[in-house]
Amino acid sequence: MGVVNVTPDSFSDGGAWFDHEKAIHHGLNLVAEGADIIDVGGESTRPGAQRVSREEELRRVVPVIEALTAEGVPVSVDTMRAEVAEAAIGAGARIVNDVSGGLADPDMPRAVARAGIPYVVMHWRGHSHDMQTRALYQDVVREVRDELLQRVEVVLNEGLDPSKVILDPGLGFAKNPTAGHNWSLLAHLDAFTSTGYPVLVGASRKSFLGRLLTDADGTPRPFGECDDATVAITSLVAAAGGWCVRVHRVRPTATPSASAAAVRAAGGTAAGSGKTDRDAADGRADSGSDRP
Ligand code: PMM
Repeated sequence: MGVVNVTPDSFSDGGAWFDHEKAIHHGLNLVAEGADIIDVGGESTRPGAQRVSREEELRRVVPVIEALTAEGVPVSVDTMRAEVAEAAIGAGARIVNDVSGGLADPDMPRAVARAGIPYVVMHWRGHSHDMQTRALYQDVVREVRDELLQRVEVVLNEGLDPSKVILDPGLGFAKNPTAGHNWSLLAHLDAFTSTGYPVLVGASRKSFLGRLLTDADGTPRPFGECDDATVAITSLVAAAGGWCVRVHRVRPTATPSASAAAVRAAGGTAAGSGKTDRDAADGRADSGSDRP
């Protein structure tokens, strides 16, 4: 999954793709580099970020989704708002990626159930302006898993088919980078894959990677210089049976992740190795032959 943030202020690529034409061009480039899905978002979720209005979010994402869809690109919409998800689906989005797992907008679970399309349920404890104050856990893996499954319950109760659910442990969201929460979740991905739901992981350019890679005086490495760490993490996720990795740079990630997944498949333990509804949605069911 390649990321196109149509925002002026995202942590990882703030402003680079804020212009619609640039965003569309970038999405097409990521597909050419091997992305199966393009994730289009119009609201930054960087720690401390304030929310944008619904109107502004719609203005940012809908034209980009329409243009990418017209080119045959499988698109997911990264939004916490049901109305934006519905407009994005109308514009052609095939997956809803909700970093709040339906907590930010109580109408979201019903909206995705009505649409009947794959839904990424990410672990989240609150909006960006204060999410890091909520990063308190006794057992981060168990609590994140349990809280995620509670959110899945809500969306299933609204009528979404279980085959459409995708789990995401939400690296960086209400996770304390100095307490090791992100690393623990990565080390125990089996707690999530063992649920039977496909697992998506977004480690790309997150600050916990920069904090690992400090320079001699302890300054974290800038996010743009963490892509090699992202490649390592995404390969481990693929080897651990992750279904999808969300990344800002596709070219360096695609081959290592596919190779790691092939090793896992050869061991006979590939999670989700059969075709799923999510594969059909992202174009994998026909090997991406309809992509540019
Ligand atoms: N991270 C960001 C935004 N959307 N969606 C999912 N499913 N998982 C993530 O980890 C995730 C996400 C924040 O990253 P960015 O703003 O740097 O792209």
